[in-house]
Amino acid sequence: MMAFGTALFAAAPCARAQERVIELLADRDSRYKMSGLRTPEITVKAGEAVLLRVTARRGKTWNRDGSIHGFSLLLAKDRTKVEGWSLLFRPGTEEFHLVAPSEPGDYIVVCTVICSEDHEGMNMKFTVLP
Ligand SMILES: [Cu+2]
Repeated sequence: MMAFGTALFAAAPCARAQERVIELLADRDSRYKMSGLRTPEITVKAGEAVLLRVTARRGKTWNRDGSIHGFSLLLAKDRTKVEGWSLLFRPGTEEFHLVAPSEPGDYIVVCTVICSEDHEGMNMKFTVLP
């Protein structure tokens, strides 16, 4: 009778909705980076809640408003912007609460701040699964 109830508590469901946590580095060399991935790539499920935790490091150039990198999610097939997914980053770490697109498919992320002469190469794949 000693450990009565322990397993019950351990198995209790979490009342809060779970967010998928994604850690992203927007680096000074005008590249997105994700730890453990040689090529950064974000994969989410359609409509799921996402917590995007971004650390940004200043490149060679930045915007007057202090933004040092951007993040704009586009549909890969026609580069349409996805509503709610145009972000600007300031130096340091910031968190963004987002909702994944409802349409499964291939997307791309592009930087929207001219952060160096290499800015055009600052992009990454983004996949939405059904
Ligand atoms: Cu950039």
